[in-house]
Formats: sequence, structure tokens, C-alpha cells
Amino acid sequence: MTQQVQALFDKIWQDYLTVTPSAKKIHQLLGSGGDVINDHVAYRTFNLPSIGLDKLAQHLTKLGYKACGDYHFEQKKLVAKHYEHPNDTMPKVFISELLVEEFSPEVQSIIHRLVDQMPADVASREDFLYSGTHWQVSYQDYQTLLAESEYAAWMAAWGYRANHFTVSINHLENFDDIHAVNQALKDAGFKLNSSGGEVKGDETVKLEQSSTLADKALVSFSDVEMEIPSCFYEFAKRYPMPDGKLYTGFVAASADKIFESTNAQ
Ligand code: OOG
Ligand code: NI
Repeated sequence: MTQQVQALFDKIWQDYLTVTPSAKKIHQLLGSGGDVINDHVAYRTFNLPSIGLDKLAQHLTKLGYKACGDYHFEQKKLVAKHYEHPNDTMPKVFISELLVEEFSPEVQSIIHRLVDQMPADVASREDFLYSGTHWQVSYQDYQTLLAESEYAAWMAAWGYRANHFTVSINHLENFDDIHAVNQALKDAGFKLNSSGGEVKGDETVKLEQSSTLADKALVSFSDVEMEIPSCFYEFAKRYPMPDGKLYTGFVAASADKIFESTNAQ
């Protein structure tokens, strides 16, 4: 099972690198061999029946992943769950879904128009978690989505692929402190997401996180090609619980700010 999980994430990583070239450079900057372990990978989707969070999760549960925490982001109109594998060296997965019915009729109709273009069985295909979009979207519709939800616009442009990978600082040989990681990234010219401060969370919530601002990559909209924010790289340091095991959950207040790593600057 572990080998299948590894093989799946190798494919997801290769696809992610095609639109996130900085991830490869950062991987080399922070790592010193085999020490870059993924804390987690994140996915986004719409809460429509054919394509909800559970449709993504089925690709993981069949490999032994189990649903753990539930999260709600009221302002962003999102809910999320995280999944863990019994082999704790496998990445956790954070999947969120947009509450489509809470948006304006115009935004809802654009989203339905996208999802209606998806082939019926596409969500159960083997390659779904690294398959990108299954629809055409105009730059105008992208802009309309962007005005109400950056998340909806990102989904319309990028679809089903890892939104980010996350370096586990706990496993790095050359770094132990998230501030030092951030400094090394900035010294090398990478831009960090500073929404809510560069470091989200602290030892009291058992999780510290930071992230780059998303790279930019070219998208072929139905009417025009444009460079827009693609995917980002995250850094996480986990602290032990009273029983000595590292905390494995997420922190909603921090996650709320991590979502903003794909905002346009
Ligand atoms: C997910 C943001 C939340 C975390 O680690 O808290 C998250 C997203 O941007 O889709 O990944
Ligand atoms: Ni994350």
C-alpha cells in the first residue's frame, strides 16, 4: 500500500512542478539529500455532487487514508477535512470544497457551466488527482469568479492538481526553526505570503506554518492566454502533544491565511 501511495504522490509532484518551478529550487535549497519529507499536500474543489470533497478523498481512502479533522471557513465559504495514512511517513492530505450555493447566481452559474463540461466518470479515473481542468473557461468568467472568490477563480484555472506541497521542517537536517527557513527563502529571492504574518500559528497551537506566494504560470483561457498565480510551497513545523507524539491536525485560523498564498499581488 505504501508503495502505491508513494507512486501516486510522485505523479502528483511531477504535475505540480510543471506549474510551480520554484518548488524544485526550494527543495534543493532546504534539503540535503533524502530529508525533504512532505508534511501534507492540499486540494481544492467545488461542493457539487459529481465532484465534491468525497470524490477526491476516495482516491486516498482506497489506499488506506482515513478522514481525521473537519474545518469550516465561514468568510471564505469553504469546508475542509484532512486525511491521514496509517504509515505516518506518508503525507497528510488537506481537502477543501467551496460552498457553491452561498455565492451569487452569476458565480453559481459559471461554476455549474464548468462542472457540466466534465465527462461523467472523470472523478474516478486513476489520474484524477493530477489531471488539471476538464473544461474551457473564458478570462472574463475567471475575472467574475475572482471578484467574489479567489478560490473559485483558482479552481476554474487550475482544477484537479496539488495546490501545494509542504516541507516538514521537523525532518530537515539543516533547519529546525521556521524563522530560519523563511530567512533562507527570502535571502534566495523567494516571496513569502505575509497575510496574518509570515509565520502562522505557534507552539501553543502545536503547528507553525509559512508559505511562498504562488508562482505564476500561463493558462490558456478559451479567449486568451494569461499568466496568473499557480501553486505555492508551504513549510510546517509540528510540536509534540502531552503524549509525546507530534500534533497531526491543522489550525483553522492559520489555514485561513495559507489559502491566500494564491492571491494576485
Ligand atoms: C489550503 C490552505 C490550508 C494548511 O496547511 O493550513 C492549508 C489551500 O490553500 O487550498 O493548506
Ligand atoms: Ni497546507
